[in-house]
Amino acid sequence: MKHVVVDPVTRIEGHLRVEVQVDEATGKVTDALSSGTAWRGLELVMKDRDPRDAWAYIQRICGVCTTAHALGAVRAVEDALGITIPKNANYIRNIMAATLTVQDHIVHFYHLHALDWVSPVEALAADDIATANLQNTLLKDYTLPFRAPGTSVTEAYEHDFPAATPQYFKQIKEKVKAIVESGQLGIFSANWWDHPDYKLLPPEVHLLAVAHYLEMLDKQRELVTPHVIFGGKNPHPHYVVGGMPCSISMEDGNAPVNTARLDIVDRAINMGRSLVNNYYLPDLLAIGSAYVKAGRVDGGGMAKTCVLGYGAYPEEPFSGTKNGGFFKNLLIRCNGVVEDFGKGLAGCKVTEVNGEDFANRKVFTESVDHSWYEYPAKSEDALNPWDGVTSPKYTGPKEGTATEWKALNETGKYSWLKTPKWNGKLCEVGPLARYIIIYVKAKKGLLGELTWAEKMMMDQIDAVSKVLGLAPEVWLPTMVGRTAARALDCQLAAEINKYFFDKLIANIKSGDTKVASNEKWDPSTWPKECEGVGIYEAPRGALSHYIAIKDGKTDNYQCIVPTTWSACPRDDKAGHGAYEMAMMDTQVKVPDKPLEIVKVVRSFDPCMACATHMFNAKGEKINVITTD
Ligand code: NFE
Repeated sequence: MKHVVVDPVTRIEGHLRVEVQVDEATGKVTDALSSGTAWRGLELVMKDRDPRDAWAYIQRICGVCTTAHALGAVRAVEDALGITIPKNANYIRNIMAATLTVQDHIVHFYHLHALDWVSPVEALAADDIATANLQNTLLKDYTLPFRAPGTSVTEAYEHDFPAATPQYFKQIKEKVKAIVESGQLGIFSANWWDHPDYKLLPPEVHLLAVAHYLEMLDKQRELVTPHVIFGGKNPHPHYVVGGMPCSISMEDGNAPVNTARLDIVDRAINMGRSLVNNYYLPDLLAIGSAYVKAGRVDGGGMAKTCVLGYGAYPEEPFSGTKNGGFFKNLLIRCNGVVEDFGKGLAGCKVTEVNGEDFANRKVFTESVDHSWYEYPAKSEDALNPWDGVTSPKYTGPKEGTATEWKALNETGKYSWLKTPKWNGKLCEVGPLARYIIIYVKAKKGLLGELTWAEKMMMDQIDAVSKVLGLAPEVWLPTMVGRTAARALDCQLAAEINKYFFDKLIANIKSGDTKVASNEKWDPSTWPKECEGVGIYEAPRGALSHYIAIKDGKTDNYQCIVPTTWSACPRDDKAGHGAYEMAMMDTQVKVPDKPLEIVKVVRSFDPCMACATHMFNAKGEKINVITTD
């Protein structure tokens, strides 16, 4: 048995350490541990703040899923105070969310995950003509032609990106060759390029994906311009409780939102659609089918036992969970939990998640059995976030003690993440969870008539099943399935972006330019005490922000973020977390180069939500936490 530690796991946001026990004879991972090694602590910064300012502070949790936590915060406050936002604000928030999803998934696939699958070193052996032919064949064979209702196919595919010619690929290859031969691989350094996994793909697929890796470095900036138009900037665009802060006037050339600026938004949205259709989907399917052909249907883990979603894209302007508001008219009804998907459609069970589940303090809880926190002496072993306590108590290895850092104590506390639970169970969240939930709900006839977006999800699953030659029940709950579901989610979000943009334009044209409501803005109109929850299907999955307001101030603030669900440490009653389960569903060929482990962990798109927020401008050490 070999004990393998990866610390830090790189190419992710934040600080993550994983440890596995590998059976050297079989390559099987027999035990796994996932540890968040930095404290977020932003909950404590929220104490006593004006709830109307919460979005501005709490959004600083993360610059990757920027906008996610601001949306969670405004929805939580609006839920607590019973505020309904104007239609335009709801459309704009949905555009902000879809824009984030498109950009975030593209950046993850190309810049954070691709090099687990493809190698610049292998790319050097590619033939330029064969690579150009491959891109054109992939486009023909692997195009999944979906689009938002009422829009044209051309619009979703046309672009002014470089043509896939042999000259283009020759140029790219020369660029990559110069980097490799310099011996200073820069962005391509410190990878296990001689790992046998890279031999699963032909050199042309390596060159194709590496070329697109470089292209996307440039494109990602333009994709987020809708955030700049509607929210003033990116990262961390502005929001306001009651709506959005961007006034609309089509005629006024200086208005934050006018005809010219909406044109820029439209261009960015269409660019997202064509990037995902022309590059992301074909590249992903070329890689995924090679892996499936090689029999790599591992890494599913908890996707086979328990996945959770909250539901996405409210069509109507309800922020709140009370009286079912948020759940009344969702474009994607992935609010639910699917258990035992690994047993197939007949063997799995689906449970709805709705407003009552948030009101019932026993359904969603967090425990700290293995986390560096303490709960008050008499409290239950798991607390609902409204009663949540953030009281750090570090008992891990001391700084600089190499022996202690060799292995974290898995029977004791080993992570800065808490362990969130749904009805006492741990769940995986994210694009894969959303696709499994919609697939199961639709197949079991629980959705009635599908919305256009749900229908698109079912068609996407069908199309990928044909390309991979496997049933959805087989390919979805795997590492390839997790990475493929994110690509499908990206294509879906790109179309949803267009859908809400068209709705926004139609509504403005009808004469409605209202973007914010000042209903209940004045704290003297608020109840003495109230509570709210803001929910959002963030790129990485189900996100909830809980706020308790007392005397006009924030009395308690707790967030359960997607990465906490998936990366959490184990729970004494409920077992291992989703990262741990996925690692234990993985084979390792070379224990000293555990590429399969970092690849399966990165298939979740980890964001350790998000690192430490304590630093001083001179970079000096502020505090050292040690055990006494
Ligand atoms: Ni910092 Fe996030 C997303 C949120 S955390 S990236 O998506 O919310 O998993």
